[in-house]
Amino acid sequence: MTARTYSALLLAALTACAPASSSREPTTTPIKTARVEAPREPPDEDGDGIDDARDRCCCSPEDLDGFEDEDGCPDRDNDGDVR
Ligand SMILES: [Ca+2]
Ligand SMILES: [Ca+2]
Ligand SMILES: [Ca+2]
Repeated sequence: MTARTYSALLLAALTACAPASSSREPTTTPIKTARVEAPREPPDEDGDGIDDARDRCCCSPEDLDGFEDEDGCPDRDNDGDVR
């Protein structure tokens, strides 16, 4: 066996071994980002629980006293006797 043949065999052996160690699949898997997110709260500027889409007075919080609480406007005078 000549030195040239020996080196050729050695090179063949090294390259034959190489794939076994370098062709492994990466163990890291992509993290799934499609998590279920909590439904977003509708905007509520004054924080009275009536979202701005329904709130006729979106900068004045409703006084949640059971009287016309759906319009989002504070009802200072529930019986309407003050002008
Ligand atoms: Ca509101
Ligand atoms: Ca009210
Ligand atoms: Ca009201």
